[in-house]
Amino acid sequence: MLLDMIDTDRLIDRLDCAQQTVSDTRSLADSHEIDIDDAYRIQNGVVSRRLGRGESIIGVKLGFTSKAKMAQMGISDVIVGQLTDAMQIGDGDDVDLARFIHPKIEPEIAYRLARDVDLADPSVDIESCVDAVAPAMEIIDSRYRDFRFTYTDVVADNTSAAGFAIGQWRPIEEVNNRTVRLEMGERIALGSTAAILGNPVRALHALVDMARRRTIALRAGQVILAGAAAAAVPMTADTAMCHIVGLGGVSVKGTK
Ligand code: OOG
Ligand code: MG
Repeated sequence: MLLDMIDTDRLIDRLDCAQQTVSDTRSLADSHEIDIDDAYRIQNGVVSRRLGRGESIIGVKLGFTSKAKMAQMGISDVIVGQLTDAMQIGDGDDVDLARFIHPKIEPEIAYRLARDVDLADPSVDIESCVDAVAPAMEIIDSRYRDFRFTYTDVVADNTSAAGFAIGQWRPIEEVNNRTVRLEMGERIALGSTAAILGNPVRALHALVDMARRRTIALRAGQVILAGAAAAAVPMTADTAMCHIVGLGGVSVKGTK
């Protein structure tokens, strides 16, 4: 821990204000020395502000679980962030781009927890707690100028979490090696679910470890985003559509 309480609170305010006023901010690392524990404390503070405004946590997300994302953003450590109900967009719904600073969209795979995961049990089997899987998309909107950030910056900023949409849930099945296609207007991003840690199910195991270390509860009904299989693309006033072979699709429409 390198940051005192006063600076921690100031940085929570700064990121919270950037999100609420839809304006970017400088990298925290420009002015402060921050370690990863500080970064997760700031993240918890930012999420607490949202809960204080009536939002509730409905899931968690992993970041940098694919080489495509690691290469795009220059960070190679898996990170975890928290999803609130205010971030959810219905499948097929319009999403007003004015809500975001500089949104990008990326293809995701979503898992659903049917039971609480007992993190105190060292041999807990998260796979047995998951009952459904679905195609999904995430809107990321870094609060940092030009989407440039360090590892601790992006953790503090709740891993750029800003929005997500989930398609039709299906009973859990093996979903490795499925082609993933994201269309955003004219642009197409292609990947495979195998890009997620070699098999997206590994994201679930990575999550158990991260959730224990960061004391993040994993509860029945929550959604887990396993991390993008392909690089994110800028979101435009057009239809974004993600399709995963065998799982179907999900779409949202950017509006101005
Ligand atoms: C950080 C979020 C990374 C993923 O799926 O890898 C992420 C960012 O790229 O801004 O959500
Ligand atoms: Mg993501």
